[in-house]
Amino acid sequence: QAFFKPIRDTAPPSPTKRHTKISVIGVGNVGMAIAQTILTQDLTDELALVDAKPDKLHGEMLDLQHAAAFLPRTKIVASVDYSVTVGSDLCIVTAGARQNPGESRLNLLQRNVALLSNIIPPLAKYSPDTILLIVSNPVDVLTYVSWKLSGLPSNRVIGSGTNLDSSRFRFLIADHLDVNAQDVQAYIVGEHGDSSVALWSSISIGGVPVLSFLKNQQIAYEKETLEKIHKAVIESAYEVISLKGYTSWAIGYSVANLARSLLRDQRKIHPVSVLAKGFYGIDGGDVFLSLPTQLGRGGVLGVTNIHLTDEEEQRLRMSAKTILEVQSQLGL
Ligand code: 6V0
Repeated sequence: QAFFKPIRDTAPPSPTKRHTKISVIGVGNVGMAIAQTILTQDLTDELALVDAKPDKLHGEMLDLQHAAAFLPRTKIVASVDYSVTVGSDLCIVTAGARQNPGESRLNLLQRNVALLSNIIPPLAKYSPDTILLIVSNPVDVLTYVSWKLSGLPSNRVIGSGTNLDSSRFRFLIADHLDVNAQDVQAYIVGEHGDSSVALWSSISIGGVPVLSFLKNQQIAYEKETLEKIHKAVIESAYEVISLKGYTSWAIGYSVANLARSLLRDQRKIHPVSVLAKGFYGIDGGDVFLSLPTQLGRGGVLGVTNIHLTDEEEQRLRMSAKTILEVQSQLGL
């Protein structure tokens, strides 16, 4: 017997909005921060979780399900078997191995590549129309590897890249000038890591280009101050990790923000890791790094043609070279 008595003479249900499904692979600190932000922001109808540790996975699923009375209605499923991800619109990969004491970064990378070779092919098999969003580090190289392993077109393989770095950058500039970070347009591009590039020449606040404004007002600004802010961005992940052991909240919000732009076809511009060959004079091989990219339901819609100074362009090419060097060591 049905719980509700049907209302008389109701019209058949109208074809409602399409069911959306997001899968999150890896339910560690980062995966769970992403999952909970996605749930609180009502970004999906179904959330599938996958991890290699069945007990931890089951526990995390139950813990989220128990919040149902306080959340928008979302079906939450979990399994160590990838069939649970079938029909996903977006698959977010946060699974990662941790660095062992004394282990080289290259060795860690090789272990993460091996891990992805068990994750990406089943994701692509169960959801051939999915957009893949890679978060695991080193994110640029692993996004390239995921693209290769998935066989998906490059417009549907994206790395979270410097979206988070740019948000840290906007926060620090806003803090420095005492304005709202949402009014600050500023991008960090290139590698999500030490060779990232701050695009000072294109920073604007409320539409006012910052450097030329300061120049016109004859307000002196030290290049060193700018470098210091960029350095603080690069060091901020290390700082948070040294204090609390991992980073989670900012990456959670940052990835949920990308999920919204992608699934809700927001056509917003985000600095994310995309196949960069051919843009801004980047050549020398297939390399993924962050560029200001327009995101929508189809994935990557285009790369914005921002004016870069010669120095910025030079640094961006160096960043590409750094990533390509690491890639070449993998022998893929
Ligand atoms: P964590 O808390 O150790 O979680 C990793 C999870 O992955 C664990 O639950 C593991 O059980 C799981 N896992 C391991 N192997 C597999 C596998 N083969 N299949 C399925 N699951 C598996 O790490 P944390 O959540 O802190 O970080 C995850 C990754 O995100 C790391 O690579 C970080 O470096 C990276 N980050 C990337 C950021 C970015 O801006 N791109 C930001 C923060 C962290």
